[in-house]
Amino acid sequence: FLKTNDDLGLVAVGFSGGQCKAGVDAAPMALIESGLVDQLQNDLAYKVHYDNEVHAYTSLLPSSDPPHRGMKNPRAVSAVTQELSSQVYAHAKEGRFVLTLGGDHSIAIGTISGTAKAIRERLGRDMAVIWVDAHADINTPETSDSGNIHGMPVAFLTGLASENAENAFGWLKPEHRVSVKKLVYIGLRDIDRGEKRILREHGIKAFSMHDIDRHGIGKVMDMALGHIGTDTPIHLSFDIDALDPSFAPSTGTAVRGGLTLREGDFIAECVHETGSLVALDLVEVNPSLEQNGAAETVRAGVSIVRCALGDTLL
Ligand code: NNH
Ligand code: MN
Ligand code: MN
Ligand code: MN
Repeated sequence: FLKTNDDLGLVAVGFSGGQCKAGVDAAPMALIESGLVDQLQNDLAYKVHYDNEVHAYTSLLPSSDPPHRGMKNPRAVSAVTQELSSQVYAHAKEGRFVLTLGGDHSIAIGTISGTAKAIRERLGRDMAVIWVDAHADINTPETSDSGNIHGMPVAFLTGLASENAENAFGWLKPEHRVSVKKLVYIGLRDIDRGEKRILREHGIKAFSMHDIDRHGIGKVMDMALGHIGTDTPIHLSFDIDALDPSFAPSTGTAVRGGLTLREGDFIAECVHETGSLVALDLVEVNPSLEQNGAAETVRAGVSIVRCALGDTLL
């Protein structure tokens, strides 16, 4: 694989409004303080474009934000992801790889919509999404039990959920969306009843922990990338809770029986090797949970990012 462009746009998103636990907004600083940017520049030779700011988008947050269709903080999440979408778009439009550090997983509404639009304009191509997570995050407002929007981003990004009101994701237009046919899940093990129905009805490609146990991660990656096909731009959205809590305990909704550290890194390495990766999200690291596990979780996050960006073992 020949790197054609070593420019990398970095967006640090200190936002936690897609779920109810404080602290996930501190992740970008923790990841950066542990040396991530330095490593990208000096070990992996990227030219990093970073505004040196962890965005909290405080001026966009409404003073009153009552639930809408059961969604919690709908106006805040809509406004923040709309702004993030244009930030990511601006980097991707320049041909930069876009690395976004979250924040909770609701921010993927902003990141994926931004890259999907830029890739369409720049390459005339539809983008694929690889979603690595214990959860499917494909609830509609109606199927969600929690009302937390971090459990809904895939529904909004694929158009399975939509809304006309501009301030409740009505800003998402066809050019921002991705097809359910170009979506692949890896690592699933905690899926809500309504989500299972959605996955089945739309024939969405999903590799659960069961599939990884049966085939091994090597074969699963062959099948996942085979489904996407060669020469298709890929956006990788990596929820740290895909990893087993023994490796990444500091996250809001840890689920046992997850990926090992090496399986997580291997996924990122395989996606890098395609040469088609255009953007990466690393989300749901919450340094305020699990005092002793926070450093380990941050280190696991840094490792995933390094692997996705081309770090090799030898
Ligand atoms: N499925 C649940 C919900 O919709 C949990 C989602 N939590 C996550 N997703 N951490 O990655 O609320
Ligand atoms: Mn998630
Ligand atoms: Mn998750
Ligand atoms: Mn490489």
